[in-house]
Amino acid sequence: MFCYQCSQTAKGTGCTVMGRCGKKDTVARLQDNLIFVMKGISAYNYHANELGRKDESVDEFLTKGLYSTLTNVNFDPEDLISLGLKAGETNLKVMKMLKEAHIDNFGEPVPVDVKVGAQLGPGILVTGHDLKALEELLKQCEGTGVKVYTHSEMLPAHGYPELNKYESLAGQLGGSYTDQRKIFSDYNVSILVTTNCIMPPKEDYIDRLFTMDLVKVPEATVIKDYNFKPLINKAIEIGPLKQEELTTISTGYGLSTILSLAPKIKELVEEDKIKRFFLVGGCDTPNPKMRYYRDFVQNLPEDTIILTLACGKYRFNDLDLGDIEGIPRLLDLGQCNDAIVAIDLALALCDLFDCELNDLPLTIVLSWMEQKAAAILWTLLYLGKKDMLIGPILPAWLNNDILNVLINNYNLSLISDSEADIKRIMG
Ligand code: SF4
Ligand code: SF3
Repeated sequence: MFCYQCSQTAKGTGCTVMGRCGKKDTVARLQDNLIFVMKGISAYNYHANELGRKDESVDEFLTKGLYSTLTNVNFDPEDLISLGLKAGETNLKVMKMLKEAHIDNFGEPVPVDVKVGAQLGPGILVTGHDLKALEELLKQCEGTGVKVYTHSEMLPAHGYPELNKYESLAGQLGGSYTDQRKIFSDYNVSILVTTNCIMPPKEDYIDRLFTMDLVKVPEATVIKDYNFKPLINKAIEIGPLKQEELTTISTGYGLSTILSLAPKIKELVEEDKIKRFFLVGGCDTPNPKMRYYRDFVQNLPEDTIILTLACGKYRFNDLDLGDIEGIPRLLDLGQCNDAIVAIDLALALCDLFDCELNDLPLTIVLSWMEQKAAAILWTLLYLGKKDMLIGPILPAWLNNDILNVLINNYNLSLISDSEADIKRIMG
């Protein structure tokens, strides 16, 4: 444990074995867990608020959850697990609220093939999760000749009809946030970072790097009040990119699209032509162990369907996995917050097959890096989802006591060897 939040802290530097206040290791770690999950909820809540959506119960929970971590308030590990689950429930509400706001503003996503690579003309590269910012930028780019490219978690924007309609939305450059220092250097365009994940910028692009809202790095220009003129002018000043050979990548599988395939999916499951669904997604991280996700997806049997979301998908979304009688085997549901689409879909499949969540032939493999993924994990635990795998490493704030609860109640496990995991899951 590590806690230095009050004046009693050991040796004036930090309680690391046990709190002077009486707080024990497991309680300290569960409080940290709660804080991390609340950070994730806050990110989604913030974006929903930006689109005019608010839910008082969410704000109440965040206040209560934070208060529970104050010195000398809550020493009860069981209650802190309950608060973790309540946080998962709250995150479910927040993701739902954000998804509704996205659909109301931009339409429900439909599958699209997005052009990958540079096209002739000046360009802007937009990364992060903020679709409202992208919409405002696209509006302001119309008629300027500037092409707007998405990066990382902005790729799913192409699936939203009210964003896709803008001619200036040209395509995609690069993959997950982890390649940004290379991609931002390689492509001479102006760059807009709307949310996490920004990495410490390299000097060679700092003068064409713009951030907005809460995202800040020293020396980058901050966009205010959605006035993207400086960003657009910079793109024009830099001049055109050269045309590259283009490839395509698909995204935009909204709930309605997939549910329209439900009768066919049911038939294929009953005929044993689809044996299992996998939700493989979450954050990317530079950890070499992330290689697992590509191996895992590549090695899955051909009678499986893979749903994916968030920036971890770039580990495998270039693979051509084909289809099962017209149903694509790899379906990109969107950003990390689109975990709500996966959840709604799973619940719809439960109705379709008249079974409980844990009886569905569905395995969740969650890659995690930042705290929104922690929030999604606790949402899935709140829903009672068992047998999930997470990786590339276990959260460092777990200890054996907490891990035992997660293993005993939810059979949560760490990813190991992809082939061994597949063999175990497929039976
Ligand atoms: Fe130490 Fe407890 Fe104060 Fe934290 S709250 S610094 S554990 S005495
Ligand atoms: Fe990615 Fe940062 Fe988390 Fe939205 S952009 S999933 S890591």
